[in-house]
Amino acid sequence: MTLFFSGCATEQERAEERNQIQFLIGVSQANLIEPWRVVMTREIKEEAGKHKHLRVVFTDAAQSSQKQINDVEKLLQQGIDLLIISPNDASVLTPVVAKAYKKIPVIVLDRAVEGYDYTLFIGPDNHSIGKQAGKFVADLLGSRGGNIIEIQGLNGSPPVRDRSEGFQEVIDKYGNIKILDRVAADWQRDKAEDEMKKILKKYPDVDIVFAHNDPMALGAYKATRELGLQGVSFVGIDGLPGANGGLQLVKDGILQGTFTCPTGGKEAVQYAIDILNHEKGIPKKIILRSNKITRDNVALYTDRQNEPVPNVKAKHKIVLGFSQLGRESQWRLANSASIKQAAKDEGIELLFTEADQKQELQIQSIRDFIKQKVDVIAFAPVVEDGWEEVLQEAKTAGIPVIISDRTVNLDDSMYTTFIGADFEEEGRRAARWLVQNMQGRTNVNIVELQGTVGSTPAIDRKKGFEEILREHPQFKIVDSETGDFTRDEGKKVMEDCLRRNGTDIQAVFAHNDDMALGAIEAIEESGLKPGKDIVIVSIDATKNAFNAMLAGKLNCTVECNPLLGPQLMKAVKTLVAGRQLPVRIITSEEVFSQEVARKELPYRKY
Ligand code: GYE
Repeated sequence: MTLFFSGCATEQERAEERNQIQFLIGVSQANLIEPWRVVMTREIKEEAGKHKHLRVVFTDAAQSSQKQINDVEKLLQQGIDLLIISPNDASVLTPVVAKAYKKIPVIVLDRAVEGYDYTLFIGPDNHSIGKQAGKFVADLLGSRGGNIIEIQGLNGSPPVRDRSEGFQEVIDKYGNIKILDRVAADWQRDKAEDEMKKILKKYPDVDIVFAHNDPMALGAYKATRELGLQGVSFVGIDGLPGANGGLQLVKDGILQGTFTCPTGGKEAVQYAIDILNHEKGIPKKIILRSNKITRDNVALYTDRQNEPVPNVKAKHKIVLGFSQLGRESQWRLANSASIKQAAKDEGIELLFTEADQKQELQIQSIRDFIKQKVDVIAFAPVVEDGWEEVLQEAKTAGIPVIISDRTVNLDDSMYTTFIGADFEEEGRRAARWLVQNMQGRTNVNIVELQGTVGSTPAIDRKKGFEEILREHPQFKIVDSETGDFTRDEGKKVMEDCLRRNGTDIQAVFAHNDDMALGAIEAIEESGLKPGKDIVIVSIDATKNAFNAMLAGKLNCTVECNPLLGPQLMKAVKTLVAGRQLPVRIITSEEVFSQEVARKELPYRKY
């Protein structure tokens, strides 16, 4: 049953009702005037309705951030077990979300708050939606090019910023396409109609209108109709079902196309139950996939939406082909063990290959899996580039591909989902720890031990680390070389750096623990004290790193979770059952320093 927080029930009635239920979830909604949010709320209700002992209480902030803060406070007083919040204004709501997160699990829907003080974020990739829309508009205009009017949602809101940036990024590549102007219409159809009428007087020669949601695209359409303008095309976002929903507008030829933007309501309830039941492998972020809808696929897409969620039990034993990139580190060995164990636990037949960090061997493995007609292919790409051809072969063979751990430099239409970490954030965390713990030093020379050249963790950890360092000029990377994620190479590189820089090194940033442990050996052999003369921060959080912290030789390690097996098998089963996966599933991680090493070590699983 769902309750709107009306405040009329007596304390005693609430207590009685509370005893009958297992979980009480509070849902704080930003407003209920945007059609998209009405659908989100309905989805949450429908999904919650499937669970007898689950109660959901809703609040509506009516577009007021202050009211939403009060709503959250009230829900906490009411003793909710979990909060689902779709923030009106992400930065304004960040403090109260962090406060709630200290007490109960919190799921943030749609607009991410600042930082990581929440259990799980579920939402779309607005930048990617903007890029997809840009590509579609460019294709529609073709070689002749043309003029665009962009209708934005609420000024300054993160979805607007990200969609516009993604769109602009693509349009900038076309010299003959021009964005004549942008207007804000707060997600509202009528406001878009009014704004469009004004702007058409200024720019009657517009070819395409790109609106940040379907209702505004419809408003713009109405304006052109009223002014008797022909030949203008309209592109929207949301792709909601129902009358005046984006799907119908595409069917009626009012929109040339739209991009679905799933609300995440259903997933939020499903994950809320997993979290409240203390299920393992709860991710930190779920990024939902957006699909392009045009006249060509709207009927098929609508039918799929109306079909009951398939849950076909695979008639045969599911066969998963997994190409592992190598066995270069403790992390990698733990990752392989997690995948093998989870396949066994889930009764999935696993064809597992290792490629000694050689891309050509991985490509060969994937080709073999295609020949063997496995149900699903998954692989950890040793480097980001060079996968287009073989992934196209898998696509042509109709075999879905899951990217595990590291990413590929391709459009996300080339694979079904990515499961792994936010490597940029790991790099930021390593730098933040170093800056916080070496405060007051006037000059900190850092040696960076990079991971495999061209691999996502090496590229993104470096990017995140340098992003933070830019704010602290006294911290400088004076030497940086790849140690290929291995202990031996880490030692060799550190020896070279000590030779080149002598003792004028105050810190080491190693992209993984194995290289850090190699560096510790080199530093000791040079007569210096690792962890004291030279501060060392690394990434992975393996048991070996904890032991090095207990020995005082390593100062901090940023977690990167290798235990991706359970999530991978869950994704494989979802795929084989015919259901769509989020485009990205990002793992949840922490930072560990010497102070907590002794307490945490007994709980480390790898
Ligand atoms: O940090 C390192 C391994 O891809 C996240 O690869 C993984 C990295 C991990 O060699 O230890």
